[in-house]
Amino acid sequence: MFEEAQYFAPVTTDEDGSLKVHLGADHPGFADADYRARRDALATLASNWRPGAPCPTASYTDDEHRVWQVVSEALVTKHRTYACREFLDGKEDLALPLDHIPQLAEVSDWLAPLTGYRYQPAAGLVPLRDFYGSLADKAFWSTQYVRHHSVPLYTPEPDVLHEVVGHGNTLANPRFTALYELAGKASRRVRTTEALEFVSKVFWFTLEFGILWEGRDMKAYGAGILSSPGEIEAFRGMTIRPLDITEMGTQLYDITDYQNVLYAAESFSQVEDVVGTFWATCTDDSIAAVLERHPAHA
Ligand code: NLE
Ligand code: FE2
Repeated sequence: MFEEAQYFAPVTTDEDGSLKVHLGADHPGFADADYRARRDALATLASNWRPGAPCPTASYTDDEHRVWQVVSEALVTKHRTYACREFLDGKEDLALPLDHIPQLAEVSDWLAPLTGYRYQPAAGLVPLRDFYGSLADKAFWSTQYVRHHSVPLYTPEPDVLHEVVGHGNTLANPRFTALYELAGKASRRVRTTEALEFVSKVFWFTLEFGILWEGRDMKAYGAGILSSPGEIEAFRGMTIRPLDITEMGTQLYDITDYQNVLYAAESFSQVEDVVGTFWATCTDDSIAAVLERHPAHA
């Protein structure tokens, strides 16, 4: 139905209640039995979680901690060079560990005094309505598995590095969380699938893959760029267009590779003005009117 379905491997439940994650044959962990067992175990852990409880503890292996360390250390300088000011402020306040994977429950505790956002563990694809709707309650659905050690620089699948290093540092900054909250409220206001997909595409091109100008420097503010040591080096070479709600809401994109079309805001304030105002005011009718003139390419 929606692009996100492709990067989340399908999950099924066995008779004993344990979950199986079905990685595609082209997944870097496909032939790695240990990796697959970890994916199954972490999905099962998440599926046993109930709302209101803290996120379950995932006992990561040394190899998993090493992947986190490799990516986090690679991102220290890259963030300093390419991340926007508000992300760097959030990163300083959150002060994530570099040498081991923190638990989602811990990160939630650290976020509490900063913005009040908290994590909820996801076993696999969370339906769009739940994923975005929870943002309005300051809750962020998150995976707990780690990308395969053979592909530390980029994964199309959102893993714990993406959720915590990419999103977590933004969830630590109130200017960002005001935007997450508006996206969440917008998703609850709209009823039609078309309108929800429009809202979520605007999210994709902004909070996931947004870039902006800081004076003469182009910086990233999207979590998908900021969690990938590979893509963060590549975004300046992509096709850059000015921020445009209609275009972002109807643009086709490929989730399996670096994003080759990006929308640059003139400043963080412009994101707040243009994107924030869109989420604050959009309705089924306003989006239907836009789609009538510019059909979505989905
Ligand atoms: N490509 C990102 C990364 O490697 O961290 C994950 C993007 C998930 C939407
Ligand atoms: Fe994301």
